Parts: sequence; structure tokens; C-alpha cells
Amino acid sequence: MCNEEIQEKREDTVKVEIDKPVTDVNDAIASNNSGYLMENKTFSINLMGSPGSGKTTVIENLASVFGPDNVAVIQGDLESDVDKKRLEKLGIDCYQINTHSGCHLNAQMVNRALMELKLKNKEYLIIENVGNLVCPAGVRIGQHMNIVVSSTTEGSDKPRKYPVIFHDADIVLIHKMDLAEAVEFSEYNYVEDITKINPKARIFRTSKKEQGSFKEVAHHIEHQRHHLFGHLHSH
Ligand SMILES: Nc1nc2c(ncn2[C@@H]2O[C@H](COP(=O)(O)OP(=O)(O)OP(=O)(O)O)[C@@H](O)[C@H]2O)c(=O)[nH]1
Ligand SMILES: [Mg+2]
Repeated sequence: MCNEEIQEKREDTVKVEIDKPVTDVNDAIASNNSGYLMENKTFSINLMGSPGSGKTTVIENLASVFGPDNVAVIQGDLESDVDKKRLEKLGIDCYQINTHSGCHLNAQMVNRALMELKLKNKEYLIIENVGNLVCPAGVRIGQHMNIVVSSTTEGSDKPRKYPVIFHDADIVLIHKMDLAEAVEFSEYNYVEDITKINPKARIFRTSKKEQGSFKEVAHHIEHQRHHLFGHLHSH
């Protein structure tokens, strides 16, 4: 780039005065998202966990209990639409966000997705956050519930090492239970640590090899939706 071009670019630059911390701006948009979802009676879930912990598998299984037509998904990944394609094969409406280098979703990204998604008659919006046990923690995006998917293969020391993600979890799934024995997962230590960090978290054990294990989770979510909106859909 020659000097003239650089000068032209500088003159094009607009200075934005930010008089509020970035988190305040994010939280204001998150409240808007949440209000919009409330109006639609769409219960929104922020699904977090490590890369490969089983987040998309959990969505597939929950959607099969709720009914694929009843669920919309916002899919957050650094790159690709692999998970979106997986969910669309099951008839689930899905909007892909690629954050490129961003390690979590924010309220503005979700706001844009909400404008594109057709939420009418959807009882549930599941937002698969970027796979990460640190960055998405505490970032409001307009969710009514936080779920952490933590799999046995990650090791039972994860709550102790990454407490921040478990701190605000309403539900923790101990996922890939079928592999627990093979990886010598210590359920006792794991549950004890979670209980210390966040005694209010509901803990469920799930496995893709046992589809019935998702029913109890789905029913708990359904009850939370009922509490918020006063309407129970029975399955
Ligand atoms: N044995 C076993 N494998 C599982 C289970 N759940 C998921 N997997 C496998 O774990 C891998 C990752 O699952 P995904 O559902 O793609 O995980 P994810 O968290 O969405 O992954 P990213 O979106 O890449 O972060 C896949 O190969 C799944 O088949 C389970 O309960 N048991
Ligand atoms: Mg996924």
C-alpha cells in the first residue's frame, strides 16, 4: 500500500466514543435478545463445553425428545458449517455463526442470528457456543439457561481446573458415560467438586449409546420453560 492510500484510509476511519464498558453494551443487547425470546415464548439455552465434549450430539438427542420442528439452533464455531449440516439432516432449523478467531459468542452475534431465524412456534432455542471451557463463561447472550456438557473422556479433574464455566451452570451433563470405565473417570470426585463450586447445578449422566438418558434432561428443561412461561408441552 502506498503512502497516499494509507492516508486515504486514515481519513476514512471513524472514531467511536465508547462511554460504557464493553460488557455493559453486551449485556444491554443480551437483555434485548432475552426480551424478544420471552415475547416469542422461546426458551433459550446456552450450551457450553470443551471442543468435542458432545455438544452437537446432545442437541441431536434433546431435539429428538422435544421434536425437531420445535427447536431452533444457533451454531457457534470458529470455522465451517459441519454441525449445521448435521442438524439440518434431522430437520432442525439452524443458523451458523463463524467467529473465526473469536473464542465465544456474544450478544450482538446472537442478535443478528435472531433476526434471520424463524422462531415462530419454536419452544426452544439451543445456542451451541464455541468449544471452550473459559471464554464463554459469564458472557450473557440472552439465554434463559446455561448447560455445560462435560464428558468423561476429559477427566474428572475439569471442575477443579476450570471452575469458571461451572459456576453459572444450571445443568451439568456428565456425558459419554459409556466410556467412563475405560478412561477411569472418578464420578465421586467430579460430583464433589461441582457441588463445591455450584451447589445449585443439576447434574445428569448421559450417553449417546443410551438415548433414554436424555429424557430426564429434556423433562427438567421443559419444567424450567413451564416456570418461565407458564405453559407445559407434554411429550
Ligand atoms: N462413545 C461416545 N461418543 C460420543 C458420545 N457423544 C458424542 N460422542 C462422539 O464424540 C465426538 C464429538 O461429538 P460432537 O457432538 O461433535 O461434539 P461437539 O462438542 O459438538 O464438538 P465441537 O462442536 O467440535 O466442539 C463425535 O465423534 C461423537 O460421535 C457419547 O455419549 N459416547
Ligand atoms: Mg459441535
